[in-house]
Amino acid sequence: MAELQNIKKVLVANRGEIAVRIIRACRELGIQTVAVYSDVDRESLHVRYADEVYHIGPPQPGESYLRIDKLIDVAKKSGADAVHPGYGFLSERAAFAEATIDAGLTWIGPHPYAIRVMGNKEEARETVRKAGVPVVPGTHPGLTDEEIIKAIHQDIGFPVLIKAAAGGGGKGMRVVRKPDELLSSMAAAHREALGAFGDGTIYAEKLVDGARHIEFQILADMHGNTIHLLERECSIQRRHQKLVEEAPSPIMDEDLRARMGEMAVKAAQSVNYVNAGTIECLVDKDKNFYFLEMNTRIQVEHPVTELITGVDLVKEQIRIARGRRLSITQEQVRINGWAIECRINAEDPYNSFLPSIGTVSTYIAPSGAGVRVDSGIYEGFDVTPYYDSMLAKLICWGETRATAVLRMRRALEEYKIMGLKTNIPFHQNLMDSLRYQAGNFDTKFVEERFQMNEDESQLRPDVAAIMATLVEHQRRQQAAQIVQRPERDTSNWKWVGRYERMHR
Ligand code: MV4
Repeated sequence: MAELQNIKKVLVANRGEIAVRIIRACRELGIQTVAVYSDVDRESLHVRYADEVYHIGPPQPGESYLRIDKLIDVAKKSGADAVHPGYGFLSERAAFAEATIDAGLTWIGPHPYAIRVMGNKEEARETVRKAGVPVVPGTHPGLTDEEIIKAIHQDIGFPVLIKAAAGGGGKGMRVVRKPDELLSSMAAAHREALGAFGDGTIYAEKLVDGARHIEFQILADMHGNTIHLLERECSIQRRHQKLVEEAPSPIMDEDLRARMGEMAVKAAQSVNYVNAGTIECLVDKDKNFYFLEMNTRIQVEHPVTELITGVDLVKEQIRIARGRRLSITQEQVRINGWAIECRINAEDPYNSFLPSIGTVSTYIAPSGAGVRVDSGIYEGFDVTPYYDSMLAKLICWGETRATAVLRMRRALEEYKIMGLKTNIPFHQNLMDSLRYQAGNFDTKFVEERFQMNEDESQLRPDVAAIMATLVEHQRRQQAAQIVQRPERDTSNWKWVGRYERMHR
């Protein structure tokens, strides 16, 4: 069906740690790489690691990393035969995917159609709903304001969440708790959406309170194979910025995983999805789950999935774009241990997470068993205010969740970044919090129930000892969770009490 595409040279249309990540995958596959850089990225790591580099303009993304014309130009000039967009920037712009394909190049990502449908949150919701995927009760697309109001009063009820169709990531959302606030909130949401996205379309959903954010990693090839690579727990966030992700989720059980995994595959198939993608869900206290949106790109937090499944997601993306089959089947997907990722940001956690800039005067990265650092910086690197404040990702693997937390504490302690403020103290406080250790948190945890300890000498020295006692218990618990479910019979009763040792 699909013709095999020759990929010998990839244009990496991004910067920072994800550009480095993509270059590394290409290097291991024997593929040449082309990096692009703005004025302030001349000495960035992705520029040092690439085979060829091209300057694309001033630091402002609108004049460099977001310029489709310049990027396609570089691709042609360099003789690249494929484009990898990374995350952020142009990664979810259907027009960039189209321009790439029109230039005769291979797009390492989903078809522009899938990007477009999933990019409109209202259309995405309707498309997956028709495929039998559970969505939060809400309005149908194409309603007038009057019809939306009527639907809220008659069918949805309060509290509702007004969302922007063109939004995503929480932009343009408004909670409405009382009927008398509805009109003004809708008007405000409409204005905000129009200003931010150039599209004022809004819709309404029932507010799901105190939920967790759990997402499923999807891979699909051009031969009709669509699989999921388990879930990631992403509830530790602040103002819609994720701070810590882990895989698997502490609340997952085998039955919920099977049902959500099946749902995620269905959602991807509803747009004939090909390549890597993520299905974002809300999971409430009763473990009801709802599709929220699909991210049609590789995500920041992809390494936690890589560490527990052993699948290199970026290599898999390239393999798929080449027209080859997925390297694994659903049945071959296994969980091995637990992985946690801390996003290391140039932000001051003691001062409302205010962005920090400056030259990295000392840089000592953690290493050792079970530690992975995906970084875009080095000693002497200048952190400028032009881009995202994420400098690096610290990802720790452990046989059990407790082992991973203990390893993360150790690695955070080893991590020395000087010359600017980072959120490392936040992560240290979080890893030492009993709520985090117990896996007992939702998306409101950081903003509403988490307190930074102002005195770093107060970091709990007893935590390691307490947590270490959890390790053996969790080992059994986790092993019990990953016993293969019997075909068809979805009840778990006959497996209760049986342990299957997965690791050693
Ligand atoms: C919701 C919700 C509650 N109820 N929808 C935030 C970003 C966008 N992906 C959708 N979001 C939410 N949609 C309903 N009907 C709560 C959120 C939400 C959230 C979701 C995921 C991760 C963090 C979040 C933080 C606040 C709100």
